[in-house]
Amino acid sequence: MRGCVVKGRPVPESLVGELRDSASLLDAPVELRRRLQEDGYLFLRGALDRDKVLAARREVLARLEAVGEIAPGSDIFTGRSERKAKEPDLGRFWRSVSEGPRLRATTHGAAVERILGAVADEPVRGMDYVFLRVGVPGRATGVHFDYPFFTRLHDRVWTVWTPIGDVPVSRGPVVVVENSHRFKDLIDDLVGFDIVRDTHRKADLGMDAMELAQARGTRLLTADFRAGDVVLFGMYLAHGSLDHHDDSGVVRVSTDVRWQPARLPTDPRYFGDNPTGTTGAGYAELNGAKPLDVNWHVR
Ligand SMILES: O=C(O)CCC(=O)C(=O)O
Ligand SMILES: [Fe+2]
Repeated sequence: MRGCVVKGRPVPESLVGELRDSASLLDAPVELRRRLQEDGYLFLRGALDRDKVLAARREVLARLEAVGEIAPGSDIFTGRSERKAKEPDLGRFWRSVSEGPRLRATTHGAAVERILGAVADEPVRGMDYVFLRVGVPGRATGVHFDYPFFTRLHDRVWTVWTPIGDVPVSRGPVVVVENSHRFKDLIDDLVGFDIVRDTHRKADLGMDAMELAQARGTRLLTADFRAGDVVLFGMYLAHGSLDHHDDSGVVRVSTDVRWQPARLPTDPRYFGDNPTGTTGAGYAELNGAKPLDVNWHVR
């Protein structure tokens, strides 16, 4: 795949491949679960209603337009922001964007619930706390496992990453490290790791996604995502994002939300009417809560 960039460096074609599309297994739960075990992730092309996802995108962009970050009627970043002046409580603003009804209809709708029910093989519940990410050049996610954030009570947790709109590789979608769910040394090292309690340790793996893939003789996997696609994985798969390096100014919007069996205990940081988030600062702690101009042009 051409056009993938990590930390400012183009990823050589030999180091990057396409996520395997498992959408054909959506009606075959046993095989779907076997595929997840095997690949460490499920990429489900077109599993959601594209129009509903695009409605969610417009809902988010309208809120950003109101604070001067998106040019009127477009999905293009203006390069500036009035968010701080107009919305002095940034966490509250971000919470209200993250709780938009169209966005929730996508992230917590029946289609996603059905998929996760098949994955868990039992009734499931999605976390109320949503990670909504708006990507512009200069904003990317380093390679990590989700384990230290979401497994305080149990590890039967899956992350669902949903592009809210089309996200070609040039706009920095999620990337997974192929076969990293079998990196026994790194996984053994995760057990018991809690990002809040283990203050001396960071989620960061000490190298970027490309360096990790190279060091392990494997590849990065991603896709030119389209509205309607979904990727999910467990707590033991290394992933991050590519760089947004497309100067069209079109923003990359995505959500990541965790799901778990409904019968298992729920971490109050992520469930409930007003979840506190990982550290306790609520929606204010998310990158998304920062005005969009902060990192613009930083590469
Ligand atoms: O979208 C991103 O930039 C990162 C996504 C991620 O880390 C996740 O879905 O857990
Ligand atoms: Fe993650």
